[in-house]
Amino acid sequence: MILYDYPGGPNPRRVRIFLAEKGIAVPMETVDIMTRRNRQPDFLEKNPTGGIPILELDDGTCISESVAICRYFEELHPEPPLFGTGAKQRAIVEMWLRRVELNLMVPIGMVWVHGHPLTAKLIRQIPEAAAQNRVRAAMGYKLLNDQLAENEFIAGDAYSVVDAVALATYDFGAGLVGVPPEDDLTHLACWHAAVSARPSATA
Ligand SMILES: N[C@@H](CCC(=O)N[C@@H](CS)C(=O)NCC(=O)O)C(=O)O
Repeated sequence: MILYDYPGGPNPRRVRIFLAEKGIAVPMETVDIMTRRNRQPDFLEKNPTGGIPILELDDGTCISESVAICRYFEELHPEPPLFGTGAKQRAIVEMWLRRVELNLMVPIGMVWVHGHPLTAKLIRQIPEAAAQNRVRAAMGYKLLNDQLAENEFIAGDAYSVVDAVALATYDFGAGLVGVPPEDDLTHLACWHAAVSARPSATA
């Protein structure tokens, strides 16, 4: 098995944080997305949508989508459970995964592609799309802040895959993309400090 990784990207980082929380070591190979290595025919065969990470199994099966890769490892190594236990908690984890993806990662990604000089060569940027998605990202951060007012972690009392996904998203947004949360989102700030202090955050 091999995990195709890119150290600077938020989606591969989700998987690395998840694996670190599980204590699982997986052989990794860096694929340089800046040189478009991931868009060469051999990689498009592994993942037609072109994104990294990709997990290639020994039988040649390729699993892409960061959360799908995490789910695969959850099945193989159920402890500690990071996708929730029991019908209710599993559904809550899934709900927050979707909320983080749709309300935070998507708008941050749109600001990245429509508003950042590093992506200007890749598409025809629409500055209004970047501006509109800054507002959506601010709403996404607020959604998490409100949830964290009552909960230690995003999906409740226990650390879950949602925290790994949200941490990678937050750091990408607040860092490279330049879309940090508002200073008054104090619950989000406390959560960020706590999850960043976990050893997995350095993965
Ligand atoms: N939804 C996918 C997104 C994968 C993705 O877009 N990865 C980025 C790196 S963070 C990438 O490979 N970008 C370069 C490209 O798409 O060419 C996932 O969760 O894995």
